[in-house]
Amino acid sequence: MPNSANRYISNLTRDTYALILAGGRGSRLKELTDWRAKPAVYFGGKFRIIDFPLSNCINSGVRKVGIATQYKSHSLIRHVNRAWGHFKKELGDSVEILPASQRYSDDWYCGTADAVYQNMDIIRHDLPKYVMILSGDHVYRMDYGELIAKHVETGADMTVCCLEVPVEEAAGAFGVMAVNNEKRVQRFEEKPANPAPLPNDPTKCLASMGNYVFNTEFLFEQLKKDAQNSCSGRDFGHDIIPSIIEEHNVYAYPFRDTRQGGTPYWRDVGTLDSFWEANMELVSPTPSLDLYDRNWPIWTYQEQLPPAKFIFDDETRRGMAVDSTVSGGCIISGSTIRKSLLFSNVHVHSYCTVEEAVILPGVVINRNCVIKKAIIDRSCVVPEGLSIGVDHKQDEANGFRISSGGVVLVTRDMIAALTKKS
Ligand code: ADQ
Ligand code: ADP
Repeated sequence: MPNSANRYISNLTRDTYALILAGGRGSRLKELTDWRAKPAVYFGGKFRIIDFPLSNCINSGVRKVGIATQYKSHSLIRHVNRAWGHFKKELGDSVEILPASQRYSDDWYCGTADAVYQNMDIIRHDLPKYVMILSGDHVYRMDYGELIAKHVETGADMTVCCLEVPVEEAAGAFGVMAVNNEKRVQRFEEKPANPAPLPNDPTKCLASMGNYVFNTEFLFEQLKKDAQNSCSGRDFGHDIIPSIIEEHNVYAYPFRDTRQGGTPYWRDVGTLDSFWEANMELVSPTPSLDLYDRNWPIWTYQEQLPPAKFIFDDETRRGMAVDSTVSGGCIISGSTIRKSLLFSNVHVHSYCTVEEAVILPGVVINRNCVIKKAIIDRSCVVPEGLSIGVDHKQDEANGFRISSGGVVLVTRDMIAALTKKS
């Protein structure tokens, strides 16, 4: 039963082990994921992407969580240890990092199913009735209690979370399924070029969110069977789901956000444009993701920081941030910030204009800079007088990355190369 905060903290969630797949590179984020896996990418002023599925677990009452890592896991591991390490001690529960290993073969993980297969012994140790496999790549708030309850109620062997998305968005990007009236999955195609539309809406199709619930024994049987199949790519979307839908009970679970009037918020933030847009949406007057909902807190690592400080210069009438989000430890001195999101410890010196920018932690912007429609990576020191996003030809000449939507990405490596050149 839902408690007063509309959460399902029940025997079902306590009987569930959540495995978050956090090994993906997210190569469409370009240099933003040169040094960190996509789940470790910063989001929303003080969070990392992985904080969302992790907070969803904790808020839903799922307290046994494993995080499967692979690509560039150092930043991710450091963050998870700092932010989530204490859960173990305080609540007797665990958020564990499962390093990529060659447990049953000489290979690193091949695909997502292999990442779970290689961690079967760790999952088994907790004797869960259900295993929930979650993508570590997405920003959303979801009560997994409702999902697990539905999985049990329908008598499913496996449940796949899904969303209705525009056909052109799904093409080549998502697993797409067809279901019957009872929501039983009848067809599943991984990233088809031409996704089959919904029978009642030719503009949309039913896409997999990459989140699954399995009965534990059923999952282990399927993984073992798949491991024997030399033709398999060891992937849930490509191999496991299509191979079980005929003989077994695989159901779709349409994701609805009951706390936000049913309209689901779910962002892939897989490209520089979608990353920038999703962050910009948060500084808009009424964002569809409510980070201020105290019934569904998003937990993260909090450094002890002084409050943000603004120094207004009477002469230039600058020294403010409007329509913006500014985190702790920031100092805005004699500059104007508009429609921007500043993470912790950003220092903007005098006579700068910053507009529609996502500024990651520890960035220093020296005097007389102009920054527009840009993402500035962690700890960049922007040299005095530099313009970013004003003239794309100049940005290109400076070695910055320009996305197809016209967002400019600047990283420390790019600044270092530019400084060396000049
Ligand atoms: P993709 O996200 O494209 O599609 P994939 O790249 O396999 O699938 O990543 C799935 C998740 O696993 C991500 O969170 C990623 O970080 C992680 N990951 C990938 N390889 C891993 C590995 N070897 N070890 C640990 N973690 C790993 C999937 C589904 C689609 C669905 C989309 C929704 O396959 O059917 O539509 O998610 O985004
Ligand atoms: P600018 O290039 O904008 O002049 P400064 O580094 O000189 O940048 O900082 C300007 C103002 O910012 C200072 O006068 C002070 O009010 C504030 N400031 C800078 N550093 C700190 C700090 N560590 N603690 C509190 N305020 C600070």
